[in-house]
Amino acid sequence: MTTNKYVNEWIKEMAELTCPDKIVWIDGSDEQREALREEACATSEMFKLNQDKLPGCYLHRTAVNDVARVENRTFICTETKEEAGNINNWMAPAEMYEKLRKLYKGSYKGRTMYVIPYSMGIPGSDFAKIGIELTDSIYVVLNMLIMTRVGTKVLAALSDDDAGFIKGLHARADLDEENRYIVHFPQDNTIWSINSGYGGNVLLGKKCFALRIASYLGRKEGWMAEHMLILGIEYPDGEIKYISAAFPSACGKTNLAMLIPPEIYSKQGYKVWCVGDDIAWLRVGADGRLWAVNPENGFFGVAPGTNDKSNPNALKTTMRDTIFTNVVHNLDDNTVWWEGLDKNPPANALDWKGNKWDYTKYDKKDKSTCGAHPNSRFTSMAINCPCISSEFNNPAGVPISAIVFGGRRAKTAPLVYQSRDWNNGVFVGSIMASETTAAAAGAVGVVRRDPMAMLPFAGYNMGDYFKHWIEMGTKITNKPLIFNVNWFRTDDEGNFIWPGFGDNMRVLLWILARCEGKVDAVETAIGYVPKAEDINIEGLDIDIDVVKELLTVDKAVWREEIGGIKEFYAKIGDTVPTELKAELAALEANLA
Ligand code: GTP
Ligand code: SPV
Ligand code: MN
Repeated sequence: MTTNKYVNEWIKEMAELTCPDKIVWIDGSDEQREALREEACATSEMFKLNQDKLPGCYLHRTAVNDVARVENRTFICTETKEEAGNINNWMAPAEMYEKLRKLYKGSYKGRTMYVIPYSMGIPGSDFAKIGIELTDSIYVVLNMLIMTRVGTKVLAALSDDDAGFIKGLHARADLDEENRYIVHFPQDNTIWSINSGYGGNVLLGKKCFALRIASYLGRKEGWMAEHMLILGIEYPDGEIKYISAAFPSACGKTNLAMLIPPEIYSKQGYKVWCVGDDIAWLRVGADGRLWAVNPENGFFGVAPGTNDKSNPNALKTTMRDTIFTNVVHNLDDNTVWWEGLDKNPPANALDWKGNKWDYTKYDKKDKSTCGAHPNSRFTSMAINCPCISSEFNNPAGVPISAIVFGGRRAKTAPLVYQSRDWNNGVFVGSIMASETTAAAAGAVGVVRRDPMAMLPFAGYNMGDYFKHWIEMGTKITNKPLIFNVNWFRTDDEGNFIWPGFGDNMRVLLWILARCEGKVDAVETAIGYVPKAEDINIEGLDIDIDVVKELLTVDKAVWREEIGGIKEFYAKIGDTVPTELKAELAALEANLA
């Protein structure tokens, strides 16, 4: 398929290790995809859904012990431990290679090695980077065909003397949790993933390449890879402003990226366009602004909670050419269902494990009664999204006016605040904390530090990553302003106070008005918050006092944060930039 000898030698070496029965190149053609779909259905790896209601759609169930990313089994194997830092799991590359070689040895016996040449970003563009994933899973192939740009056009963009492609090796092996490893060798452009068949662990173009390896490369080459959505807000006069936003996993990126403006705005002609929902690659343009592309080609979105009110655009996107993973299978009409889709759970159905599901036993408080897994997902093509941006395929990307950080905080963080300047904004990102979600294995609802939503995704030392942010600020002459939002403040009964979803547009418009210098703000100990009357609540059933409450900065609560921040910085160690230590000292003084 290619005359690039580096590719061919590497594949030969990996085939000698894994011993596949045969090797199949993925060319990106419809015929090949169709044949693979049929093969997967023949072995029950996938189920073909009702093609009248859901054309091109399939269902897949993972192993029950394999439903989310595994952060404690994810490693960054740089030559020295210092390069990976204290936050990442680390092992010396030679030791890790040796350990994993034993697991990969013969693991493809009786199976096929699929070779997936793919591009993150538009093949051949300045932003794009090429990867090749080797896998023994048709599910992975079919997902990669949606999530990335795959096939002969990618190989055409790889010149014969280019050894810089990212080498990914995935094996399902026995799906043994004890021997599950998601391992990155940034200095070798290599990713090895074994004993999982789940999303972020195995679609190696996504978290492994486009975040962990790419963040490492970005630091070396002077750009950034971030866990960010990108959206455009179109004003009634046709002008479009772009925002990128980093929220931790399952904290609302997909929802914000596709939001439908409240009626008060849509009737004036405001529109929102989605450029990306999970990952942004950002570079400084010739004009000194920060430009962003979405390197992905599809969405691997959270299913539960997606409905025609919360995210109608996502729902429409999933109506064709979609792979559903770990959702409920409605046997009456061969469609799918998940908690929060509608109020009509199917009576004749299988749960995400494939067992008969009795919806009458469903208890909101007991996740084990759910029909769909809380981290069940849809894999859909970006171009099927009704609000996909016309710039989605623009190789130059879009210019970013504002960067927004955010997370799930029941109390501390106000609805929105603006940082004082770039370095203060980097500080705001660095102290992000959020309640954990089902997107990763482990406890849910526990507050943890998740700087820039990159805790599980930074491919090198977190302190050096902060430093890179600070250095990028010196190169961007026309800087985006940096904000923090929190849609998740709760009342004493634990209910969300802010309506969220489409109504988040109200906050985004304040943010953009700040970028334009068109609206005032109130200075607090942590930064600038809006005047309550500047958040438009027309058409909402909350009053201005609720907005005031959402915007309060409780100094006592924030003083308690300081301890946690210091502890986290201490854990990162002496790579934390002096600029951020100074910001922390200033915050502490402001709160005194
Ligand atoms: P990853 O794909 O894991 O990176 O997640 P994501 O950040 O794209 O999360 P997503 O948009 O899929 O949201 C996850 C969950 O948050 C869903 O259950 C949503 O219903 C919920 N959610 C999203 N936006 C809001 C909001 O504005 N308010 C509230 N209360 N919930 C929200
Ligand atoms: C996340 O967990 O942030 C995701 C899903 O976007 S996964 O691709 O599984 O990592
Ligand atoms: Mn994500």
